[in-house]
Amino acid sequence: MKKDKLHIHWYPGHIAKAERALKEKLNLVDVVIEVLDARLPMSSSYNDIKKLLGDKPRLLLLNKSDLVEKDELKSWVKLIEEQTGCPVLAVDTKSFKCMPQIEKIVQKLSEPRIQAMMAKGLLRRPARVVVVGLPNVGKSSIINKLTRSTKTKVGAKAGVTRQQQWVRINPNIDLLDTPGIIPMKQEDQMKAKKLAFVNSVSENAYSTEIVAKELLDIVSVNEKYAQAFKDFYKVDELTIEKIALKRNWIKKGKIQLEEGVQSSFEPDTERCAHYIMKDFRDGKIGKFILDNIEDYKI
Ligand SMILES: Nc1nc2c(ncn2[C@@H]2O[C@H](COP(=O)(O)OP(=O)(O)O)[C@@H](O)[C@H]2O)c(=O)[nH]1
Ligand SMILES: [Mg+2]
Repeated sequence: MKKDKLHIHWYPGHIAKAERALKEKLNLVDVVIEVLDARLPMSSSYNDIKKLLGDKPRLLLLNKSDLVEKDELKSWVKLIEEQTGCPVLAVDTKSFKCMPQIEKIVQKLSEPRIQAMMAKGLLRRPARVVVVGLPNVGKSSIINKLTRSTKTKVGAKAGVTRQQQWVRINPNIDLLDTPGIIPMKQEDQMKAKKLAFVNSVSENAYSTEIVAKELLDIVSVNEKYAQAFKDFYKVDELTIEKIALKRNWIKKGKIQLEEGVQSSFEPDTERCAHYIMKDFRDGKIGKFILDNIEDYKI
């Protein structure tokens, strides 16, 4: 595989299969909870979701909000609410205080569909919900939180052939216990890069050095963000080489000269790149939103 540039490998067959699995889950529910990464409020959303959902109601959760500035995120919540017409909540699964709000919103969103069913003479039943999102945005963590207080498996529904398990999270809501995984498509290189920053793209698909360099390039555009990186690594210029030298991560090599072999010392950029990505993903460097809100204002 080519590793000299960001090159996300994807296989049309796998994508088609993943989309079928996702559609199957979507068909079963009244309401969809789409999980986004708060560090990428727009880039971690799914372009095709409207097409997949039709008019099915959706609640958006900007998860990992502990990794971004609260006030900065507020502007995004407002913008996304305006642009999608969907309710949006900033959440994090470390302190999960939003459970009552989520339950209230899901119930409100599902009510028209339940009412329509009852108008046809069917009995009231709990709203059916699925959690969907790109890899690593926190779908499983959210399902765990939502189902923590109950272990009531309600079992497969009649007519559902696959072994989809439902969990009754309160008397009015049944949640599918496995998430719908949104397949990553290589539709937009910038978006793909950003998703690599937050680990939503398989690490085999790219070179960590290239991605770390792209991350430094992107934060360099924002003065405040750049300063946070410089302060953290105690450098005055944001390059992998400078950071590696500062940390004393040196790679020993050998150069063949006419006079003989001579030792060479170079910054170990590969090792350094891995640390930068880990520090960033763990939230150690600071709080960053890597989409630019100005790009999305109409
Ligand atoms: N900082 C932070 N990390 C989170 C949060 N939610 C999930 N994670 C971490 O993100 C990673 C992916 O979470 P997971 O639930 O497996 O994501 P999934 O792939 O969408 O199911 C794990 O390492 C989680 O611990 C959050 O709110 N804040
Ligand atoms: Mg998961």
